[in-house]
Amino acid sequence: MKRISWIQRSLIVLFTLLLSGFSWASTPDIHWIKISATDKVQRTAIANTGITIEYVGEDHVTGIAKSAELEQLKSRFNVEVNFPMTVEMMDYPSDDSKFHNYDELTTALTTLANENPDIVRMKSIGQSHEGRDILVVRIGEESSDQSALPGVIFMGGHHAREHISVEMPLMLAQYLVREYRAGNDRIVNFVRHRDIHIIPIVNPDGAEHDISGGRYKMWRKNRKNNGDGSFGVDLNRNYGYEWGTGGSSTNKSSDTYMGEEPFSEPESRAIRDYVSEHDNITILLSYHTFSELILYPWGHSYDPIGDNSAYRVHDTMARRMAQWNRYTPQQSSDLYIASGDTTDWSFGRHGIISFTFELDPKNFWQGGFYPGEDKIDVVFNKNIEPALYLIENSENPYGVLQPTHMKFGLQSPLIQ
Ligand code: 0X9
Ligand code: ZN
Repeated sequence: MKRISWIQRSLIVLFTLLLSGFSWASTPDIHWIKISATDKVQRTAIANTGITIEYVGEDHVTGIAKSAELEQLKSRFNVEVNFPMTVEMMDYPSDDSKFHNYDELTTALTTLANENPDIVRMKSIGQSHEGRDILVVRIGEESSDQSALPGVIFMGGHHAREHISVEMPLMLAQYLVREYRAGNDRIVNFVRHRDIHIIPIVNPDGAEHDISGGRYKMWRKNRKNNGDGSFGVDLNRNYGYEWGTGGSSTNKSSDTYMGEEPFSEPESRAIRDYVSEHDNITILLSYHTFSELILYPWGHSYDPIGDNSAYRVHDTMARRMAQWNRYTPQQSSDLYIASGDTTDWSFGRHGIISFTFELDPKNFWQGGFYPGEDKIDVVFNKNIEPALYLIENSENPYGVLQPTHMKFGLQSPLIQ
């Protein structure tokens, strides 16, 4: 990647703003918009139009809308069309990029598995619409019966443009192997006594589309040909728990198109089948970007999870992890209602303690979906301890409710 500094990046954003009144022609048909909204009900009404909300502020949200959606939005809400998106400042991928395109990711995972056959196994759990393998690496000592051990699963890359969400799980896998080899007691223990599944990219077609052609496309969905000239289903609206009950769209052109039916997509089906086959999995984390949030079910309903203990486990773990990454912990629907996401399904169907992380940055001004490769290490360093915490507690997630456990947790020297 040709590297640009923060100053250059800011200047380009500023330049774009200054030009926004004059030069829309060369930009993709998407706009950053700001809409007044002071509570989750108003935000849900906005989400129900089928646009994506990317940032939630106290009295407004910012999001992305296509030109065709603007008129309808303006007739219903107080909309400020801030500026058309231009992302020409980015030129990932290229050979020196720290970000991994699909081939580079495949090579990195294959290398990890080939060089560490005693603790890493890689396989395809299914294929995308365009025939790309969706790869999992499973980490654990070969001698142990992994399926009998406490299982935890990490995944990233549901949304095409959220590239750091792919780097984080890849780096997690590499970190675990590296530290195991270095004899780090804690990690050796995990590799010995846990069954760790890592799926860095759920939506490879979308990600490849986003980075093709020399500039980012701000693509979100997969690449299903919808047959009407539009492409893509929002994989995080396609899971089959309370599917289609709010915050997703039946409009095929919408960025939050839910698909023809629950699990209509090979990518979400691959996750469904893989998770369902591994009933030792007790904790799931799905990485997304951006906003710096730790989210937990429900997303389809304002109600908290009915099982109060399960609610308290999510709440306790989310607040604990927030002490490390400084993200905001909250129930997903506190943002806005959205149905058909991964974590509502994994908890609702399987009782798996489930989180969505919206990784760095905090907002568009810090780079939004494309914060630059310098952010990769920052994100990893902030989020490695939460990941290890989940691996550790996959043995007994409900143990975090024990007073002794909480006391120990709060006194942990690991809090920065
Ligand atoms: O809307 C999403 O799918 C996630 N945000 S993103 O910007 N990465 O697209 C958040 C999902 C959280 N779930 C609900 N709000 N229900
Ligand atoms: Zn996302």
